[in-house]
Amino acid sequence: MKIVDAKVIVCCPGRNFVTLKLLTEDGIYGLGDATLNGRELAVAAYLNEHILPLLIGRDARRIEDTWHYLYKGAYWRRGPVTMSAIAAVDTALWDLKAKSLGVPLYQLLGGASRESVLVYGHAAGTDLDDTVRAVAHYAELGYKAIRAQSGIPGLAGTYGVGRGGTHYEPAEKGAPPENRWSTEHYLNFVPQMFSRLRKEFGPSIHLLHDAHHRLTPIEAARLGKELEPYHLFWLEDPTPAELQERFRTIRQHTTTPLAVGEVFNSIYDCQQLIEEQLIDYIRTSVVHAGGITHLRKIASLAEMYQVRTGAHGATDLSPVCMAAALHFDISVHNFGIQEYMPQTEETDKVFPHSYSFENGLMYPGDAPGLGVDIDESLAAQHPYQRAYLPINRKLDGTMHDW
Ligand code: CS2
Ligand code: MG
Repeated sequence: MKIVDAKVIVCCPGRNFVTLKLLTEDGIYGLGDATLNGRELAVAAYLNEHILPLLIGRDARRIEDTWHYLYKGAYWRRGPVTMSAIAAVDTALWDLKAKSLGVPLYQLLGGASRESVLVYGHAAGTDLDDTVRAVAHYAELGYKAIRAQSGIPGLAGTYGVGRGGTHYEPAEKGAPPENRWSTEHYLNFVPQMFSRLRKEFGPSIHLLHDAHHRLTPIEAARLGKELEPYHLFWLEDPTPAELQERFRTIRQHTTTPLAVGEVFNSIYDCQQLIEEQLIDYIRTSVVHAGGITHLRKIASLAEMYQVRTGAHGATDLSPVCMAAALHFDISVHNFGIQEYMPQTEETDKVFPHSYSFENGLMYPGDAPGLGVDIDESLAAQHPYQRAYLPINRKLDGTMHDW
C-alpha cells in the first residue's frame, strides 16, 4: 500500500483549515487535520517543503514507524508546528488503514469501550442574564455538560464570550483584536455566576469553566476554593502550564477538578501533571499532540494515574480532527468528556461526515476509516484569509495571557 500522492489543502469556509490528503497506489485516500489557529501556513509549509517529499513511495501501513521517522528523523523535536504536521500524517495513515480494512477507525483502536461520547458545549453571554439564557439554550438542545463564560462587569470585552447563537469563533480577520483584563474583576464575578447558574439549573447538569491561563497559582487556588460549593465538572487552564509544578499550589487548596493541555503537543508537556495527579483531565488533541498514535500514549500514561481525557474540540480543530477525536474517545478506557462546538454550515459542506450529535452525546458513525471527507472543489471556493486570535492587556496596558 504505497503512498503515491500527497497534498495540503488550505481553505477558509468561515475559518481557516489545513488538511492533508494522502493517496495510495490502491486508489484509497486518507485525511488528516493540520490546522494551527493563527499560524496555519507555517504547518502547511512544513508539510509541503519538508514532509511530503519523504512520504511518496512509503508503505502507508507502517503507522508507528512513520511517526518515529518524522519525529526522531527531524532531530528538532516537539513544538506545535512540527507536532501538528506529524499529527496530520498520522491521522491520514490511520484513516487509510481503517478504510483499506473496511472498518470504522475505532475498531482498530481496541473497539468501543462505551456506547456514546459525552460532549460539552459552550454557553457564553455578554452579562450574567445573557449567560443564563445561553446555558438554558444549550440545555434545551440536549447538552448534559455546558461550559459557561460571561462578559465581566467593568471589562469591555473578554475572550471566551461568543458572538451569539451556538457559533463561537475566536479568530478574527485583520489585526489581532485587543481585550482588556482585570483579575480582580474576574475573581469577584465568577463565583457569583456559578452560584446563579446552580440556582437556575439545579445540581445535575455538568458545568465547566475555562480560565484561559489568566491566573497565578494562588489566584487559581482562591477561585477553585470559592467554586467548590457549585461542583464544577472542571476548571480549565487556571494558570499557564509551562511550569507543571505550579499546579501543586492549586491542588493543595481546592477539590475543584482541573483540566489542562489544549496547547500541549507532547507527553513531556504533561508528564509531571499526570504522574503527580495534579490534574483530573488531560485536554491534548489529535491535531496538536502528534496524532492518534501519540495521543493514545498520553491517554495510557493518564490511565495509570486516574486522569481522564477531555480533548480540545473548538472550531479551529477541523471536522477531520473531530472525527478522529470521536474514534479515540469511544475506544479509550479513561475517556472523560469531549469538547464540541458546531461548525458553520459552509464548513460542514466542505467536510461531509458520518459523526452525529444527539441529546448531548456524539457517535463516530460506522463508515470505514474516520468517516469524514473533503469536497475539494468546494474548498477551492473558500481561499485562505489571514486571521489572528485576540490578545489580552491588563487595564494599564501590560500584555497578559488570554
Ligand atoms: C478554548 C479555545 O476551546 C477552548 O477551550 O480555549 O477557544 C481556544 O482558545 C482556541 O481553540 C485557540 O485556538
Ligand atoms: Mg480552553
